[in-house]
Amino acid sequence: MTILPSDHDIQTRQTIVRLLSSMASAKEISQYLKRFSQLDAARFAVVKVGGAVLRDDLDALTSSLAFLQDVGLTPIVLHGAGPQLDEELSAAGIGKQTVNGLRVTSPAALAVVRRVFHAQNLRLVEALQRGGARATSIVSGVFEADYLDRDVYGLVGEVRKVDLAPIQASLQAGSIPVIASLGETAGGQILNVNADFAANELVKILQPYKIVFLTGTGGLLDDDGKVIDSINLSTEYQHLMAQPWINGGMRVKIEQVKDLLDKLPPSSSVSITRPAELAKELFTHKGSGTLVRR
Ligand code: X2W
Repeated sequence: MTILPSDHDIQTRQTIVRLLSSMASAKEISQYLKRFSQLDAARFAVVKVGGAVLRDDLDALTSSLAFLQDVGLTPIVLHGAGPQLDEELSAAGIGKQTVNGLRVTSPAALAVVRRVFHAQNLRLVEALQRGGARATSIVSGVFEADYLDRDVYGLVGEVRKVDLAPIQASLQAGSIPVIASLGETAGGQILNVNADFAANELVKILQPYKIVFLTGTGGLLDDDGKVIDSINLSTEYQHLMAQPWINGGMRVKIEQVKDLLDKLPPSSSVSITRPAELAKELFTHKGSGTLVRR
């Protein structure tokens, strides 16, 4: 059965096209399109979607991803579910405890984590399908993990190995792989994996042309709450980390991006933006959100 995109989806995509043509010349857009089309499908883009984006910005996310498929590109999507987990765990009477930004996960918490990850994954896949896009739900079989430190974090995983087979199969079918950040030990124990960490492991293996983190804030914010255009870590890292206004979440994000870029070729960069500006980020010289370089 073919599910036709709704008028709303078509309108949103037309808005994206209008937005693009108002910000960049057709020549600029087609340059990028040509470059991306020449890449091996798995090398185009890894897009990490934070749970806050799934909660607050699903329509823009769906339209932006469906738009990419309309122009023949298939991004690899990996999502988190942080805010949804906070809510569902609290509803289940399980308190929140984090160490170094990671959720301490008991067996009771893991049952909720699994349920919520599955539900959020399906929610995104179904939204994409309703928007006329092909998408494949992948909730297992990608991340082989070990316990990060069982005494400290409980059932939290550190990725040891990435199996690309389910992702490749999805890409070959022209379907967007939508991956949840759950890991599994060699012995079959499911573990909770931080979605930024999982995205980083995917990126290290695939070395995609574009690495995009979609967040609720649309980029890294300065002390006035304004999105910072670009950060050059080689000259600005120390200075940035010494700023009192850099909050905990942002500190972790910058450290993780630095750790990732240190392991990639020097020309690599990471973009942090919002869903509605994904096409602008990909198809214009100016880009959108915050561009982080090494
Ligand atoms: C994360 C997984 C979800 C996540 C957690 O339990 O919150 C650990 O902390 P966001 O929305 O991308 O933050 N796992 C071990 O990372 O989601």
